[in-house]
Amino acid sequence: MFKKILVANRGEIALRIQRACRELGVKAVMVYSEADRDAKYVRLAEEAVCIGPAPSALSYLNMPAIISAAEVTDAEAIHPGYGFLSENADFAERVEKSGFQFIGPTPENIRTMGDKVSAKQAMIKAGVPCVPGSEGELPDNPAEVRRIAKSVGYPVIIKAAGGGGGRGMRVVHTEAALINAVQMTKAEAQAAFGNPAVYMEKFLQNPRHVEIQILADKHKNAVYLGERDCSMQRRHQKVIEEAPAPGIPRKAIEKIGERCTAACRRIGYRGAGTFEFLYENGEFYFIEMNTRVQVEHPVTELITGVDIVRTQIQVAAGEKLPFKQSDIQIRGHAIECRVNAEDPYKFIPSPGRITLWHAPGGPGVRVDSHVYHNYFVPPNYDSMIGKIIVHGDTREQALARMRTALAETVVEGINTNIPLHRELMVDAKFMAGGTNIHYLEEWLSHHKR
Ligand code: MV4
Repeated sequence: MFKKILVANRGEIALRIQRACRELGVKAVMVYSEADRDAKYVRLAEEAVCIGPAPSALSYLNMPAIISAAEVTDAEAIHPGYGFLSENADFAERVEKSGFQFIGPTPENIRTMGDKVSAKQAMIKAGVPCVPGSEGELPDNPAEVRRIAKSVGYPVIIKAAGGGGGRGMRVVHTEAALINAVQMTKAEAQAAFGNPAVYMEKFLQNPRHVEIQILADKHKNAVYLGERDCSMQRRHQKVIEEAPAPGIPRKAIEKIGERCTAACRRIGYRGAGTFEFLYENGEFYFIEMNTRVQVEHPVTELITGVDIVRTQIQVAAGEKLPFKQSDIQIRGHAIECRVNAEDPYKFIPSPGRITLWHAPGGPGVRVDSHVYHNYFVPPNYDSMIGKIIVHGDTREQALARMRTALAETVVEGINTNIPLHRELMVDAKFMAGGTNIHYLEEWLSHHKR
């Protein structure tokens, strides 16, 4: 095991990784920007290094500053968390070339999955079901593009190879609109990602977003930890996640989970990873793979009892996965509410000083947050200030525990989206389970405040 790890992130995930290190008896070096001097994990740290001013580009995205911090503190490995440099293959490569272990997959695996065309090709080869569409990048010849769209069937969606997470996509309903849409998407992709390559898929109208969590070691062992339903989202930002996904038969999850672990073994994947699927009419369609720990990993930790962050560190150190697939049992139901510093209905960010912070507690309640009484939420970063996660024997019990937890939570001094969560937890359609990716935006359009 490593003696010392550098945590190259901020906020609740920095604290989460620090906690895993402490439990493993590994020293954690925390890095922080000038805006994060007062962060809880900096105060708790044995060692902390300022890596630059508040803007992310000058601190949390500053590769030389982060690698230098690892050098001066004698860290052996770097955990990138999520966001920032976590899925940057060049960073992973520079970390390893500088003699540190990157806590995550190989640069090659990150690169393959970062290019959505090569990711999809790898999945097709590995037997993971994908959305029907173009075989790889769309050709330049308009007649060819029209032929592909006709065989896929309208509506189709044009996606940038360099995109992902909802960036660089365009839905096309008719042949008349096709070629112009492809040209526009290519131009935007070139400007945004420096890569004009686009591909085409059948556009699924009412899917759910269901993802499979996997963990793999350097010895070709891979295990899936069930699924998460992340359909409750607004503008590609997840708001509520839960596990298991309501109404999906366990057998169907086992089948797709086995495809995912087979794919991991085939490509020599290591670390934590998430296969994102659209789920419609009882079928799974792969869309993207995330090569990092995700915000919503706690719901999986609660239903499986597996510590995902701890295991990420163990497998990065070369250890074998400490469990086999048959050891993984799904127990109960977990729900996560992301707590954002924002207006709950207008979504305007609301940074500033938290003058009162009362976190909930009680049976089956977990709070992952770096904030505290009198903490100042800096305006420079994502508005998420923490997560409330609950576990119960059934989905109904988890919902009841979340209602109780949200009722106990008090945050003053800034606005948060907790009032929105309180309403959603008593919404009849959400309570019934299985709402699709459009549900929250439709709900919001009828619930103007
Ligand atoms: C799609 C789709 C429908 N059909 N692909 C958006 C984020 C990116 N990961 C993929 N996305 C979508 N791809 C096909 N073929 C609908 C979406 C989509 C979506 C997906 C997951 C969660 C929320 C979403 C919101 C809007 C659109």
